[in-house]
Amino acid sequence: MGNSMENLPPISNQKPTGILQELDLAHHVHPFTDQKVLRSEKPRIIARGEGIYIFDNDGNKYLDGMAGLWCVNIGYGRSELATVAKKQMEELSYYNTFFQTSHPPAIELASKLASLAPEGLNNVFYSGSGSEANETNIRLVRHYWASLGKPEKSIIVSRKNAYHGSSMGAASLGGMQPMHLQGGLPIPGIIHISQPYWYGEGRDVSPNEFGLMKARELEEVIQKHGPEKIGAFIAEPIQGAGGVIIPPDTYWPEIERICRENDLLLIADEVICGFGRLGSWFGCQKYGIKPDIMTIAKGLSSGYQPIGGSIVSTKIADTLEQKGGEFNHGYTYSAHPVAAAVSLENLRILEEEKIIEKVNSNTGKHMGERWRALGEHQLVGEARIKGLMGALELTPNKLSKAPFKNPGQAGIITRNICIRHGLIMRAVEDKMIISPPLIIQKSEIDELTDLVWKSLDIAQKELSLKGLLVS
Ligand code: PXG
Repeated sequence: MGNSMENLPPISNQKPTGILQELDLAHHVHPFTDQKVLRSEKPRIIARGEGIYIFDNDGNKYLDGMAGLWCVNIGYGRSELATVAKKQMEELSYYNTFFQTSHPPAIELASKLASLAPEGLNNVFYSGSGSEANETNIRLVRHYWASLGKPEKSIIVSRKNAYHGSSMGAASLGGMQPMHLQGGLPIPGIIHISQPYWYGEGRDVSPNEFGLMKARELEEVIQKHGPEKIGAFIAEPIQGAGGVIIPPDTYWPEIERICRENDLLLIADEVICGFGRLGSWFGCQKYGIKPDIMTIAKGLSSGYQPIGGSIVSTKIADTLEQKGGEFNHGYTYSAHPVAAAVSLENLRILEEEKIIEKVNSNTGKHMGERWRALGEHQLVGEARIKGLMGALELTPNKLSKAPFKNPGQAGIITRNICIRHGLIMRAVEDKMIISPPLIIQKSEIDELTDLVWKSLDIAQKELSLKGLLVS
């Protein structure tokens, strides 16, 4: 390859922002975006990242409070990953793992993941994303029960407001109404129960009582349809895209009990909670539960390469092996060697730099204190956080914690103010969400939370002026 690349100009900043925006609007269809609104408001062009900061094409700096899309766990610009990617591309740029073939990065990563995952979860099926991994899970659960002579045990129970991806099966598992309304979803055989969202749906009982009530909806579904019809339950340890819905402590142990008593496979979708977000390798470890399958993606490579997968229990893997026959499923990029090698390097950094331990014992605690202090703000009804994943519930009435008369506007206004002040934060209706890179330092946490308080002050004035501070 030689050194010719080294003399090239940076990929960014080759064109003025206005030209890039025009080209983008002319040729690029964006995910989860109203293209008409985009045309009037213009896309932000992000050109560079370093640590916890990103820079737009004009050099403006933003603290990335979302770690990209909940994924850049080790932060931006780690050249070690680029070095590994280059080396792997030169050595073996692509090969598949179909037809009795494997390659070193796929093998090394699978065995590393088995060592990090909770005991009993030892076998990895690779995909290119979280959505693909959940597609695999639907097919795998049904194939598993069919292999055991129980093909009718095919229903998968999920939750309203869950997010499991955008493909047909994954969006069906998800509980996002607007997604279901487009294209005739969900697919058959998926049932949604309520989410354990105490602030929004359960404040008339104690959180622990509410957690039990919501878990027992799973039991009711099983009783209604019969355990012989239900194959699995899937959930995120903490719902991310749904608005950082942290379940009451009683919820997960009760869910696990119900799954075990009724012979359901328990799937923890660890796409966001996995790889350190909660201060443990996997979210299920924080809740003391043992899933049969874990969905992984995002933090697996810290977003440096697209990769995902399903880590399955020895019980499932052994059963499929003993029963024999092919699992007729796989992706061209299952175990892509470059993505796998980069993921291994990412895991090495997470481990050697003790990034997850620091989240657990140090920065996560500091963030917890600073975040909960934001709960004092007049515009905030609740400030909740676990590890480095938090939400603020905005309310026009701090006393009653009533929702806004026009839901969603306060969130968008506050988010836009944050961005204008150099902080990327996400609004889920009127919940303000953060999920920063795990390498964030205490002083940067102070910077982040100071920016949030300042933005809330400005938002409160703007909402009041516009007459939107009403329930
Ligand atoms: N499971 C969970 C829990 C996720 O959060 C997926 C699966 C799907 O992963 P892929 O790699 O196919 O995107 C996700 C993805 C948001 C947002 O707005 C969240 C995700 C994706 C895009 C936007 O919060 N999560």
